[in-house]
Amino acid sequence: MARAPMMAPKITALAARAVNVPLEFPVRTSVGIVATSPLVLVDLHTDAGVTGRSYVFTYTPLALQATKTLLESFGAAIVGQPLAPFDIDQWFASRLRLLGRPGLAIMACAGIDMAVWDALALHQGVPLVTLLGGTPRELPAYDSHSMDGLDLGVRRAAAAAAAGYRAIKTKIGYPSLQQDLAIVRALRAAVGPDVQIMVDYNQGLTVPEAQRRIQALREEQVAWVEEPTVQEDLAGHARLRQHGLPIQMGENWCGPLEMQRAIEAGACDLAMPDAMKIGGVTGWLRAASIAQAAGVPMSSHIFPEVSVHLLAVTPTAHWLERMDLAGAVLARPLTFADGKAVCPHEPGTGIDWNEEAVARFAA
Ligand code: SMN
Ligand code: MG
Repeated sequence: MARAPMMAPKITALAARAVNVPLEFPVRTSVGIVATSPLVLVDLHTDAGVTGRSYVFTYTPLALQATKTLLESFGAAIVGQPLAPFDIDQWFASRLRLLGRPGLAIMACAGIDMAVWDALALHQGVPLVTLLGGTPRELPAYDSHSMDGLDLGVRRAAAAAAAGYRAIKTKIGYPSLQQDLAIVRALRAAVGPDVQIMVDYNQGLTVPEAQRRIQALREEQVAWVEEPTVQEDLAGHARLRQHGLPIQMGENWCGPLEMQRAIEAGACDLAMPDAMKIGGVTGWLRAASIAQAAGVPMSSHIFPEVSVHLLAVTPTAHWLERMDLAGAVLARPLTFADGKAVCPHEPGTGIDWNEEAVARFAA
């Protein structure tokens, strides 16, 4: 007797809540400081008794309320639709064709997409990675630090190495090249020769200055140089690849097509899409295929809770970035052990709220 097809649950409501979460370590970059973590928390309710959850990170509190409003508006527009993420993505691509989907628009669509996939996995009673056809597993993670200066930088690096991380990232782009070199050398002394050190310029240099600094960094065993110049300058990034260190970028690609353009332009040796800006789970799956076709190692950018599922089904998976921007409002923050991210075995992504903290940090 064939089983009646299980109809996908339908979306009944989307609730969006804005919080501004304190950070143990402010994210100091060469182009500005992220002092607190502005997040829009998404609860996607369905008629099957499951609620999909995700969060959107807005980088600055200035964008927090606008992003919340966008999520409420987009959420209201899909009430009654089934939990079909590819259909929902196509629907938004069509409805927003004239507007376009860079920036906040794709961030809001991604917040919905990640919540839809969470709800689907919850409804099936499996972890997201299992729903995607993979297996929950531990993934190599690097501990991601900031422009912390010498004292804090060395303390954080030593603590990460002691905790078992096999790689750390530091943000540089200090006023002088000598300061960049001094911090990298101090971190190397703190972690020893077997821990990889990645550096992140956060788009802060001109191409000539980036060339000068990359050539100087060649002797420092740096694993990658991230966003050395403005991320829209694909030709500039491509030129910088010839100076002897792997160029990394991707956290600012809005959708898989921007990734495709960067790869076609030869802009980077490595790729690190952001699970939100790339378009959520749906965008990530398409990005993973682009990376596979191009033979480009693919790492994650923040969003560790979703990325630990996504990298497990990414053919060219490289590193998971450990940077905690939401743990303070999560009921069960992602766990790390011996330098690896531990994928939860519970249904869904594992994202659930600490409601007391959500209330405390409400924006
Ligand atoms: C970064 C910048 C701003 C907020 C979070 C993360 C950074 C990174 O570019 O790659 O971690
Ligand atoms: Mg970065």
